[in-house]
Order: sequence, then C-alpha cells, then structure tokens
Amino acid sequence: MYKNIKFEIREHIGYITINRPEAMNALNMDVLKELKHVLKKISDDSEIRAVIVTGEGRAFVAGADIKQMKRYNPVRGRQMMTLGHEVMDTIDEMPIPFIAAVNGYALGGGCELAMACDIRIASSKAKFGQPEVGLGIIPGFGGTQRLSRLVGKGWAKYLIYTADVVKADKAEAIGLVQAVVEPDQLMAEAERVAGMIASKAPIAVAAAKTTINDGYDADIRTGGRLEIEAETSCFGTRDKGEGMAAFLQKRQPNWENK
Ligand code: DAK
Repeated sequence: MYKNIKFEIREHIGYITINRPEAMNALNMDVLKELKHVLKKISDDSEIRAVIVTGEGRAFVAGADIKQMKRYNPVRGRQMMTLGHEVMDTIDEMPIPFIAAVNGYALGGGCELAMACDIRIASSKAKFGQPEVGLGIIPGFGGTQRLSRLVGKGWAKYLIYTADVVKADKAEAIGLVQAVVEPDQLMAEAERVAGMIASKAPIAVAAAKTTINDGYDADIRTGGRLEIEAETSCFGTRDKGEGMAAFLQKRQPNWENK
C-alpha cells in the first residue's frame, strides 16, 4: 500500500520504517503524504499503545529531500513546510507515545522527526545535526523550536549556527537522546521501552503525554491545573479501579482502555 514507508502492528506496538534507503530516507512530498496517512490510521486504531519510528539502511532520515527542495519556489516551499509541520505536530500531539529508534543519520528534517517523537533511542552509529544553514535555509520542520526545548538554547544555537554533526554519545550527553545502544540492540531496546509503555494503562499514558506537552509551554500553575483536570478524568476510568485492585490483589492488571 505504501511505497516509501513500511508499517506493521505487533502486540499493541506500531512500527513505521522510512524506506527510501537509496536516498538516505530523505523526506520528499510522497514520504510526508504517506506519513500523514499512516498517522491517521494509527490515531483511528485503539489497539496501538506505542509507535516505533526507524529508518531502513544506513540512515534514520538524512533530512528533507534536497533534490526536491532545490526546485521549489517559496510557494511550493510553504506547501512542503505546512505538510511537514502537520506530520511533526501530529506525532507530538497524538496521545500515543512515539519512540524514535535512530539507526543512523538523523540530519535536518530527520533530526526534527526524531525530536517530534516522545523518546529517542540511538544506535552508537547514529549521528545528529541540523545542517540547514549550510544550504542557505534554516530548520523548517520545527527544529528551531523543539531543539532548544530539548537541549536548551545554548546547544540549540551551537548545533543550528555551526551545522555541526554530533555522534550519539554527544547527543546523549546534551539530552537529545535518552539512551545509546549497540546497533544490533537498537530495535530490541526500542521494543523494550515500547513494551513497558504498552503494559501500562493506555488512558493514563495518554493523559500523561498531553499534560506534559500542554503544560510545558504554559506557566507552572496553569500546568498544575491541567494536571488536576487530567487526573480527575483518570479517576473516572475503569482502568483506575482495575490498576489499584490489581496492585492490592498482587496480580497483573487487565486494561480495558475505558
Ligand atoms: N536529500 C536528497 N538526497 C539525499 C539527501 C537529502 N537530504 N541525503 C542524501 N541523499 C542522497 C545523496 O544525494 C545520494 O544520492 P545519489 O548521489 O546516489 O543519487 C544518496 O542519498 C547517498 O548519499 P551519499 O552518497 O551522500 O552518502 P554518504 O554516505 O557519502 O553521506 C550523508 C551520507 C547523510 C552524510 C550525506 O548524504 C548528507 O550529508 N546528506 C545531506 C544531509 C543534509 O544536509 N540534510 C539536511 C537537509 S535540509 C523546509 C522544510 C524542511 C526543511 C527546510 C525547509 N521548507 C519546506 C521550507 C528541512 C531541511 C533539511 O532537512
């Protein structure tokens, strides 16, 4: 069904693989359209509890497609940017957690895709960077905003102004990734984390994601009020009763997602 991505679901986990290895998985309009489509499918599927995003071959994603962008005037550029933002924002705002399993180059739009995800796990071979200023542009899929929120303004400015490409251990040291593992352990580690998330109450995980995200850009008292509202909703769920009963009865909970 898709030409530029692969998608499958196994045990409550969705797997998206960007699949243009001959072009280092660069994001062209077709990839972005397929990502938009698959995200809608995921949001309509109540069985999926976590999503892993990775890349086929040597790259995670080596950025927006430079061959395509070279031909674009500002009008086409805006169309591409709008679609790109839509994809990144949907990942960011969807209540299901997304894990980027960064297998190789995560440059430009690829670093931005990884940053739109909730958690980043990197292979020791992964490399991160925002090389856009070397092409006469700036990050266009949210990088100027998400990078500083993740690593602070100093590192964001360093990476964006210099276009320096950093290895996975450096990315971990500055807080851009949560873990670095050997390449052959990458998917197992991403699955371990996704599995931990999938084993928890889905409504509570979703409430945590939206409360962290919405509260992050608000002042702390507004964030606290958002937390009270989200927690109040959790108290009204069947899964809250089940989770607490399971603890007291020393058994595993059976989530109903209700
Ligand atoms: N776009 C298109 N093709 C790419 C590509 C990319 N981003 N990255 C690699 N490729 C292609 C190469 O051109 C090459 O194609 P052929 O020559 O075989 O036809 C093939 O993938 C293999 O790449 P290399 O031969 O270069 O492989 P190497 O191992 O030597 O190097 C590399 C791998 C990842 C270090 C290198 O390919 C590289 O530096 N790639 C470009 C990285 C980069 O500059 N990325 C940032 C792109 S800019 C906006 C929206 C979004 C954005 C901006 C504006 N609006 C719509 C306004 C975001 C911008 C970006 O992401």
